[in-house]
Amino acid sequence: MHIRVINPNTTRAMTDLIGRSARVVAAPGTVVDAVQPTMGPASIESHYEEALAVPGILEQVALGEAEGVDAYVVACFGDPGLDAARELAHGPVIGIAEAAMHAAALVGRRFVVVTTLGRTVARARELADRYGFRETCVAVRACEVPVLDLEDPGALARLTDECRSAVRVDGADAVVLGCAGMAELCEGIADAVGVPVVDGVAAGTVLAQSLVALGLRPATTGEYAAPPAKPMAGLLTGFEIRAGVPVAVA
Ligand code: 5HY
Repeated sequence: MHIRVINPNTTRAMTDLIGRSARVVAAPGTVVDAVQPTMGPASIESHYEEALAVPGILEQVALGEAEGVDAYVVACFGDPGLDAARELAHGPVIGIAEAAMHAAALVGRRFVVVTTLGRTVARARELADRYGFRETCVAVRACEVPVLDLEDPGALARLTDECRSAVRVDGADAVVLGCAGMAELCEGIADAVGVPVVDGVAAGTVLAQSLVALGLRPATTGEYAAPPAKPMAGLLTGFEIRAGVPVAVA
């Protein structure tokens, strides 16, 4: 089985971290490759950056389709481009927010998402509501550490403190880490706060692997049917669809 984990931002160190975390939980015989777009923002912390990350994500999915990739993980907590990617991919496409929230809801009754900057809190709340966790996700918190500063001295302490508050103040019995860049901090934080802490990169990888093992893939009719053929202008001409595939990789 071949799983492609896509870091939607263009920071190589984060792509490498994401790949390491996914490989920890990959089953024997599962090949995991971690990729990033050839274009796009260094990190994603705003709607603008999230929108600009989507073409690069779709490019990596289209390339994966040509290489026979069995499933994809979109490793950014905003789950950018998830529905569009499902229109292109023959195999499952899992967002780390969706995967982490489902995992948290299977081990707790009241989970809290702890994300990076306060401006991304509403997006996490919106995803929790869309995914059916309006009641189970009792709060979304921000540690106010930028995505690319998560390995700085003091960042782990700030994140851990916010996770502790989720338990002590919000009554969380599970915590979801709201950034792919937190993946390698998960185990230490779980030891510190005493409740299950979920990393979406690992959860997404296991879920993608499980869906392939179940023979499940995106529906090819209705909303996830292949996009229609249609002219594309300007910088996006390579994304023009012919026979369900962007021409740039056809
Ligand atoms: C992520 N941004 O997982 C999100 C986290 C966030 O570049 N990778 C990013 O703050 O939304």
